[in-house]
Amino acid sequence: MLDYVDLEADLSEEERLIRDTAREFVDEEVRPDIGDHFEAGTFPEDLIAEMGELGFYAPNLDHEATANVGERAYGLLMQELEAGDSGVRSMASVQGALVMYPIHAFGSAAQRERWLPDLADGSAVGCFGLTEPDHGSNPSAMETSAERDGDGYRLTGSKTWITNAPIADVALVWAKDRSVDGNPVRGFLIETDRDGVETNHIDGKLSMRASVTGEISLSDCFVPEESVLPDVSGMKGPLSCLTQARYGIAWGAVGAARDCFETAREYATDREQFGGPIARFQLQQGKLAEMATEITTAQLLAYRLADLKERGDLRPQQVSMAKRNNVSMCREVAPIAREMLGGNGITTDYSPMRHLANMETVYTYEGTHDIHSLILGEDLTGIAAFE
Ligand code: TGC
Ligand code: FAD
Repeated sequence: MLDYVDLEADLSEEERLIRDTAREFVDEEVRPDIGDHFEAGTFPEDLIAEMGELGFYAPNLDHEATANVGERAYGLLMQELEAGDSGVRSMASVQGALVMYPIHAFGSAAQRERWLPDLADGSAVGCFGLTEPDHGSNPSAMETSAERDGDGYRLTGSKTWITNAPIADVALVWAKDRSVDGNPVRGFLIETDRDGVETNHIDGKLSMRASVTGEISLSDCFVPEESVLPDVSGMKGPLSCLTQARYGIAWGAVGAARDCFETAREYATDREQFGGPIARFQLQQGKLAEMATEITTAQLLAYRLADLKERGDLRPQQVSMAKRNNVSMCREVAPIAREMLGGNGITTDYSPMRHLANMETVYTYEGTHDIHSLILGEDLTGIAAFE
């Protein structure tokens, strides 16, 4: 397995154990039929509880329902899951970083008790509703409204492109509180079987096919006061969650790229043309050298982020740099690996074309590549160029 600068040597026992557990899970439970799921456009839902039993949801949170591991171990987990498929890492990202993290960071004791154990073991599924049909890159312009009504709120609005919405038990929906001056954004934990909630499946995706994506429609849906996350108000709430998930993606993209590289290296060594393995041709070796170098440098960035995050020094802009760079790296590596596989490379028998297709989503969600360029641009110049 590609580890060109021997990062393995510095891993702790715990980090190796988590990495190996996730790698074995992917080899045994994901690889055998992920291509079929991708073709069928389904998520392997039997894996949801299994991932919970293995402690794959938010193991980096300090809570009795989670494993309390370090940030590097968490990153290695994301790396291995995405080596299987971005849809599997997305399942863990949404459940852990986008639903469990905000409940842990901003929720009440009762909300933590109600949801964290069930989300941690996979007996409940969560989703995160920020994006709206008319507000993707600019969620602060969201229209979803929460109006005060007695001892609760009534919510109206639409969220779209929501991972897991059609299979979720609880949706963390971000909406503007119309009862307070300035209409601050608040987080609402909404059981999906409440009156006024509908979720629809989005069909026709050509990317991230082994992942469930949907819409959430809220029509005058009543939620009690206890459903509001008490400890956060404003865009800082959803954006803090994005920082957690983007961190996982920065690691995950390295895993998907490594899987492309390993598949291409093995194929090139086995496949014979003109009387010998294609790996003997300089053109093919050049491609492998380029891929290995790009993967290794992206991996180093992910390792550095883990150290900064562990000691509490990680800034969101640094996460933006890593998400932007590492996903872009994988988006360049995947087609090179695909082309090295010749005709076989366009089938679901091999992973590169699936990773290549998935990267179009990963490049777009959690802040598009362009948006991360602007976040970095603002950080580097002090001038915001969003509008
Ligand atoms: P802005 O005025 O810059 O900031 C508002 C407040 O938030 C703070 N903040 C952050 N905190 C933590 N992490 C971050 N990344 C943060 N970015 C900003 C900021 O300090 C400020 O705090 P305070 O205390 O001063 O109030 O916010 P803005 O509304 O102008 O946002 C700007 C922009 C464009 C960068 C932001 O809207 C953005 O990132 N847009 C991209 C949208 C996006 O990423 N959507 C993702 C949807 S979820 C998803 O895709 C899930 S896919 C999951 C999967 O399947 O894996
Ligand atoms: P737009 O914002 O309309 O952008 C279109 C194009 O314009 C992009 O190229 C963009 O980079 C560019 N652009 C926009 N603004 C600027 C600017 N200021 N300067 C330069 N260029 C700009 N969202 C959730 O809330 N929860 C989820 O679970 C979730 N899961 C998803 C799963 C999938 C499979 C997909 C595809 C998306 C998911 N999303 C989710 C939504 C995702 O976060 C959005 O698609 C993303 O934020 C981009 O928004 P948009 O699609 O509306 O594109």
